[in-house]
Amino acid sequence: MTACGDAQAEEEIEPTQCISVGFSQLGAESDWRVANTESIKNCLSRHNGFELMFDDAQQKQDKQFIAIRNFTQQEVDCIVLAPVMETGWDTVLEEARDAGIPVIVVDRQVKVTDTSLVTAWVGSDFSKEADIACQWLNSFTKAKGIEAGELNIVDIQGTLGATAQIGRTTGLEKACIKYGWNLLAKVPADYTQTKAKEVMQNLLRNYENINVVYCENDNEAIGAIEAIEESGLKVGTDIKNGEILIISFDAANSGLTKVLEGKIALDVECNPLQGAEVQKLVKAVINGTEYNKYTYIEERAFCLDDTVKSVTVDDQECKITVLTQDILNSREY
Ligand code: GYE
Repeated sequence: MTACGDAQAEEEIEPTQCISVGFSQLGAESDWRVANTESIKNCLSRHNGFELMFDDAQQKQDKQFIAIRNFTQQEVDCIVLAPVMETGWDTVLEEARDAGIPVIVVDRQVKVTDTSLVTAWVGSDFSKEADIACQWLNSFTKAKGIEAGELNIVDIQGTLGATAQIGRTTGLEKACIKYGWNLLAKVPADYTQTKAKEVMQNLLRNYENINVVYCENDNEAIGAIEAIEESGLKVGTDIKNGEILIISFDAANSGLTKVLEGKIALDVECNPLQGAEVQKLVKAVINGTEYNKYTYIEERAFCLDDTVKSVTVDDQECKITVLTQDILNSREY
């Protein structure tokens, strides 16, 4: 998923010979997002035969509408959209379709009445990520002799209405019912460290018995850890001795560093390096060759100890990787 596939040209290719692409990125809220932007920009470079127009919408859907209308007006060959939330896209995507411009959606999904408005999509299976996290928590706590009813969980959610948030929150809610865990609160924090720290400070004021914090990305986990440590409490996996167990998603360098320090108990990977796949899709769509409408990216989960060696999700065994410094050093984001 990392390299851009084709050998890059020595010289930049003339703009008139390039495929023109408008990329509406939803924001720069997290390490994941920054890596995602960089990966797509690298693979859609001049050297690779692309003329890229880029817009960062600062987590505002309205700004994404403006960007898409702008790309449509400029008659780009293809639009790439990383949408902030699922709903609300029908009109603006109809306009692109009427102008004959294909739209490739990346990362989160869009919910449109006419599914032909989306030419193709590439991203992660967020429900599966949640299932991995929850099954791990169930097996881990059982192995440590902790009763389901003793778990008091808070969910620091992502941006409400984003596919990643919906998948991760819903997965946790279902698991709480299935296993009998207590879900004390769910609060959104927009996937940012600052907001998550604030949210965690409030949660600590309102609940005395929190022993699991389910953070819907690494930047939120880092904010939550700061709040917990500043309040004098400890993060870790020894729930019986008052430590607060942190679960996170993304497995960015920043998150995995906290896993190695023993501060994030489990980090489920969400791979942002989608550039090569996007490049392949844009070429196939423009050249009229075959492509898959939906592409899911393979992902792993990382932990510091090997109490739980694997979990089974959708009848598939998913190995839990014991993180080492070498593995962390070998990763690109
Ligand atoms: O987990 C988070 C980012 O949609 C998968 O958005 C993405 C999420 C990712 O801000 O860090």
